[in-house]
Amino acid sequence: MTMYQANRERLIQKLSEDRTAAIIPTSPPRTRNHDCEFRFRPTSDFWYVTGFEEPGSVLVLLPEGTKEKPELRSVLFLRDRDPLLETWNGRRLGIERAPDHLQVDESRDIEDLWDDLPGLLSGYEQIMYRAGEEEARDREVLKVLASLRGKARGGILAPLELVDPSPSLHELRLFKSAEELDLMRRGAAITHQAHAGAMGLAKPGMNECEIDAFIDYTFRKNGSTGQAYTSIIAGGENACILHYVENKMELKDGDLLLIDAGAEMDYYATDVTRTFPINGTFNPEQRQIYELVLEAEEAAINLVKPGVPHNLVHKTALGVLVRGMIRLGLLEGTEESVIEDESYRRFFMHGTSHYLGLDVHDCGSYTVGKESRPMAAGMVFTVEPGIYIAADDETVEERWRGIGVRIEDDILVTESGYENLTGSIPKSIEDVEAACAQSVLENAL
Ligand SMILES: [Mn+2]
Repeated sequence: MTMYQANRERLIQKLSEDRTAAIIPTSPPRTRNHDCEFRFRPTSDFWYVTGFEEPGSVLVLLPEGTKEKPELRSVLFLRDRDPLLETWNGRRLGIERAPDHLQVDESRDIEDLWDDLPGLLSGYEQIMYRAGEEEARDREVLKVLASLRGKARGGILAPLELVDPSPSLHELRLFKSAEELDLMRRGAAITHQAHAGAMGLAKPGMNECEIDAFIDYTFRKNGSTGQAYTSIIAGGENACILHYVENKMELKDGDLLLIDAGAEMDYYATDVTRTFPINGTFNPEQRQIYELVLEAEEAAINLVKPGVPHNLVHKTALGVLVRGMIRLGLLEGTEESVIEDESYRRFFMHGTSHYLGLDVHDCGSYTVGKESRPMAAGMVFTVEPGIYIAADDETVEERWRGIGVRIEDDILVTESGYENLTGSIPKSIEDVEAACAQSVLENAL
């Protein structure tokens, strides 16, 4: 059984309890400009239950059988083969080969989707469908519901409501299986090569875009599906722009380089940040900020184990950062007063952790009622504190200005504690400076 089939089996358990059918579409191709499209990337929900990469497909899941012995009927709607279009736009699996290749019960032409759906969905009380992502598709789904209601007068049960995938499918996605973790570990190994290699490659006078290209090259050469998100290659004060993705400025002697980049392995994300000196050696101010961020990151990682509320990651990292910034003279007051008045937000303005999986900011609820959700084995999340001192911040001594540091790892919660999936990527001052001194040829190419 493939992991995608196993994922479908787990979903059926949840769906059959409520007599819920599911419509799970993948996204349409997106236009980049004029008549050029972005390289296609399947929607995560769809990929999770199919492992199918073609655009223009919709999976319909129909629980049948009884509660005690649930059975799932899976119907995949997809584009049929077309020699002319395949010559222009690429190969298609086609209707005939789909059941064998994807272990679905049935395959049908995507052209028939909206005509066939009312028949397939009649008799179900709820339809799992994520509304609000594609307006045209939402309208078609509502038309199907309306037509079923029309028939309900004839004694056929019509679905009462649309339900969101978050309590069912997204809760499954939150807990990673052994196969998924294997993919995430492989993504982490490739990401290690890219970050360590970049430390050796970067030199004053190079351009951020060269590092960007090297990272992407390393990801794809090693079998990754590419970047899990647009890489951030931020030299010097660019690191203080949290989502800096222009990646086209010169790397300067004496500056740090912050790289936030992760390989995607079979569409599973890695999300890693490292910050290192472009000339290979931290100056005293950079070193002090770096060591503080590292202390915060490690303190937050060390508390990870089942049962601990997830928001303790942020609280712990924040406490370390605030105490350190007061000690360095960047902030005034006590730990309590600085956290109370939020004056730390000038230097640390983002959260410390998010779930990670098929989406870089993965699905799954962070709360239970009003409380932070307890960690549980199988969850993967990032830990990523940072300090960013704007180049024009005149409230601090000049020597601190323009320093931006973030350190980010991917943490798996295990039965007994945690596993840092990306912890071997150089991180201590000594390891980072050693990686900077190493030739990129030894490291990655
Ligand atoms: Mn992140």
